[in-house]
Parts: sequence; C-alpha cells; structure tokens
Amino acid sequence: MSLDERIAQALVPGAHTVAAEPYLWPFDGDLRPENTAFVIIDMQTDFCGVGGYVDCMGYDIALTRAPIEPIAKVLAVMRAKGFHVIHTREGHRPDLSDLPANKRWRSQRIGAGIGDQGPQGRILVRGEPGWEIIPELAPLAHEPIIDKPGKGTFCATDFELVLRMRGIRNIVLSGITTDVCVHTTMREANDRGFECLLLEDCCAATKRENHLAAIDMVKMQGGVFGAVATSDRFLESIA
Ligand code: C5J
Repeated sequence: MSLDERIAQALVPGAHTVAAEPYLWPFDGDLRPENTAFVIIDMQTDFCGVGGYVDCMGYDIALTRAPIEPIAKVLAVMRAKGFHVIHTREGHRPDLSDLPANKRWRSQRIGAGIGDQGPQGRILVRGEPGWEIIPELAPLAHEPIIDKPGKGTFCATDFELVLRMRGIRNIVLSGITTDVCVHTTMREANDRGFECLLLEDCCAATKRENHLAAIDMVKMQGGVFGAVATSDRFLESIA
C-alpha cells in the first residue's frame, strides 16, 4: 500500500489508526486515550540547554532543541484529549552509587564527566539544574516522571509497572536522543509487547545522520520496533 493510500485509510471517519510507516499504527486499530501514553524522553537542560552535558561534549544543541516546539504541540493536544503523559529524566544519585564506572570513565575522557561540576551544576546528577526538565515541557503535577540511571527507561525503574497499572499498551515516543535513549526505550518496550510509534520530528540526535539512521532502523522488517510518523500526521489522525 502506498503512503497516500495509508493516509486515506487512516483518515476514514471512525478509523483509529495513524498513517504511519511502515504500517497503519497501532497494528490492531485499538488507539484510545486510556490505553495510550505520550512518553517524553530526557528533555533536560543537560541534553538541550546551554552549559549542559551535550553542550559540554561539544555537540550542537540546535539539533537537540529542534524537537521542543513539535513536542509542545503534541503535548498540548494529548493533555487536552486525556491521553497518559509520562516524562523521563536520565540522571544519577548524588553519591554516584548508581553510576557504572565505565559510563563515568567514558564521559570524563571527552571532558564532560558525569558527576563532575559543569556550568549547569554536576553533570547528570539528580537535583542539579542541568538535570531538570526544560521549562517549555515542564511536567504537570499528576504526570509520572521516571528517573532512570541508564539509557533505557525500563532498566532499574518502575516504568513497566506504571504502564501495566494504567492499562497502557500503546506508546508514542518523543525526546532526545533518537539513537540513544529514545531507541533503547523503544526496543525495550517493543520486546515487552508494547505497540510503539516514534514521532520523527519530536526527537533528535547529536548528529543528523544518526537520527535518520535510527528512524530507518525502526521501519525495517515490516516495522521491527514499531512504526514512525510525523507529528502532523499523528495529530491529524487523533483529531
Ligand atoms: C544520551 C540520551 N545520549 N538521553 N542520553 O546519553 O539519549
């Protein structure tokens, strides 16, 4: 089926699917606010703010800031329609007892040591200014925030329990970075049977080519990790 045919099918009144690639998402058409979560990954100053971790590593934060506006647009609609919204933050305990030695060593090697003092406080340490979610996408009081020490949101957290307790089975992913925390979370979720959709303009990587490659990977093998759509296409479909 061509993309145009998929879009036409997804927009038929009464259809509950998104014109995604490589298939109409979710696979069984069961898309409802009660069973679907918008997950916003690591939109923290450390990943997209001046003086944060990504900035200290020398990457261009214009890339990681690009999804802020599209995420904010989707977030407003998802909140208004009563979908679940879940935020994540990557970070470590102040005593660094949950920071693997190799993760620290690698970051120190490139001059942005996790746990070390930076312009936004101690890099990727819970409670520090750089670790906070940026004000543009600040969580509401009732929206769960998952604090994770790793790249994936399922590792050493209660994310899966939160999803299962709420009856969530569809996950719409956004945030930074596409090729690291977003992809790891999508893969972990997919392996657990969650139906995943990646919003391609609502995420970004520290290198454009990696973002594009990460998106392409999702679409292989008939949608090996789920499906991909733009935020406009997604919003049209849930309108
Ligand atoms: C990274 C992330 N890239 N949030 N974290 O270290 O993707």
